[in-house]
Amino acid sequence: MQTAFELVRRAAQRTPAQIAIVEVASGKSIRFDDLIRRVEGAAAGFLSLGLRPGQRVAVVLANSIDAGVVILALHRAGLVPALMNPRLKPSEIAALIGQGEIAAAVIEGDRALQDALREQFGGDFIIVRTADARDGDISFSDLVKATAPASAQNAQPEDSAFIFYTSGTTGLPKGAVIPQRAAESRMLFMCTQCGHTCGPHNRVCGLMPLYHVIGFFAVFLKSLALNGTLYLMRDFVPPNVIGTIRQEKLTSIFVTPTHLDALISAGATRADLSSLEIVVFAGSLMPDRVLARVRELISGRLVNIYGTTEAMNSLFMVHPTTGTTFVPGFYSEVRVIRVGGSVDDRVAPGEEGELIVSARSDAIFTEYLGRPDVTMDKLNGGWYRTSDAALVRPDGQIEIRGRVDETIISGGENIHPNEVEEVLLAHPEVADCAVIGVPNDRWGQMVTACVVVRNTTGIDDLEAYLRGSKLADFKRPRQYHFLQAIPRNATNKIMRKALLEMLQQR
Ligand code: 01A
Ligand code: AMP
Ligand code: MG
Repeated sequence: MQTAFELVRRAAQRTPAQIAIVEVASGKSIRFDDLIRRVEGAAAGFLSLGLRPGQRVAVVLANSIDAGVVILALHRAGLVPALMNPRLKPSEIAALIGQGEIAAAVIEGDRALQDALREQFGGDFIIVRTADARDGDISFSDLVKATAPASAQNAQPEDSAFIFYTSGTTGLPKGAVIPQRAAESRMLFMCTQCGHTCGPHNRVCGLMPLYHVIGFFAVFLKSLALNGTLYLMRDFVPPNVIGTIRQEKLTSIFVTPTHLDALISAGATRADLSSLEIVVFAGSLMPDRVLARVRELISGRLVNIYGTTEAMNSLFMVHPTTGTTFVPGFYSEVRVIRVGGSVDDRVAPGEEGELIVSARSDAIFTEYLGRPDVTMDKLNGGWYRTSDAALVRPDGQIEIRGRVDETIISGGENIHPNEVEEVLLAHPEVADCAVIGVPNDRWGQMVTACVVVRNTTGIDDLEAYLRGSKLADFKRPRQYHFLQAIPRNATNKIMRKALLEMLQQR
């Protein structure tokens, strides 16, 4: 077993002087040997704060060289980074920190977040800032100056290494605990299935956020472990991305269908993208119309990767002609079972069921942080239940057909309708509401609110209210429908399928 840090340390021994990461917006860069030095320094710095190995530390950072160093340094020190989306509102982040019994947080320059954490967790809660540190704040740039810890990393395969959040059931997002043994296979599938090879020829587009498993394992760790140079991007500005690919002759990119649709809309040409030897996409269903355009634009190897935070890659398709069909991955065994059935209750070919994936894989997560009930529900009998609807086709290929639960996937982010509905219902003028995902070429699914209002509330009012609410902006509905009543069944459950059909007929 190699840990994530070990993979990067060994790469640095092979190519110490090679540029490991370029921060595209600032132009800053860091060599492999300097990266390891900074990680060692920061690891010692984190331990000097009194943090003990095994403790969890929230990391709330957008993509940057510092973010990469922070994550690797915590991991090097035996601490467990819990990676959180900085797009979440302060109250959402505080809730995750409270739920996860987390000892410290590394944040950027967000005073509102710092204040919220101070208020909820008191003066002893350790907060490290990577930007705009003032008197009394712990500054990450000071921590890095510490001297390296003497003892080597002593990680055991089943030790917790990282926590990544994913939503799907009601309530707070769940923290999936990823063990030390998982790092290798979580990046190596990029070699076995997508065609990456080791060497400094790799010039990798680093668009995916480090706080999700694709961005961390399949982009950041893969690029470093294979001795590539990672062009790390903080914001997604399509013309800038196209320019960087062209100027730097980037050789590979891993994105969501949403990114690809936006690059197409921004006018990307075949010539702009001609250096890309490997183009991988994942995160949500690829709409056929977007795929057709992508196939015209890409001359390199095109791969659709299906995976989850919990199990990483499970299915893939090289040079796909539709967005929905796959074969099992190199590290995977899959089944389609009756929804709600046992793991042996397989459906016949052609019949829709739930996709489950074998837990006999180094890549599999160990548990949901503090949620043994949900862990038992989703991971039992040696299989992980994905909540994705699938069927086995006569030719053996697996077709993904959407979700068996109510999760909405917009731009590769999971959003549970209940979290949006709960906030909408708290508006005094909203008598009832239902939130659903409507298929959309840009977002995969577009968060759509059906609202029953008491008086004269309109979209502008609801928008302003939600912007000021505890709900992260990316979860906000992008479309509203004002209805007389929400269709509900005999047990008062929202009839989401019927609602979607109704909207699509309008
Ligand atoms: O009206 P405003 O100002 O609030 O609108 C703003 C944002 O709120 C809105 N926005 C979104 C989303 C979203 N996902 N859905 C709906 N609205 N994100 C942002 O867009 C307006 C512009 O804001 P921004 O911050 O400039 O947004 P962008 O930078 O353009 O962000 C869009 C992105 C698509 C780039 C962003 O959502 C993103 O980075 N998505 C990728 C998420 C990701 O990494 N997903 C992978 C999860 S891992 C699980 C998985 O699927 C998997 C698959 C395979 C795991 C393992 C394997 Cl092997
Ligand atoms: P998460 O729950 O955040 O781990 O995201 C994983 C979910 O994203 C899967 O269960 C699928 O619903 C969806 N997903 C990921 N990759 C693909 C893909 N290539 N095609 C269709 N859906 C995908
Ligand atoms: Mg943007």
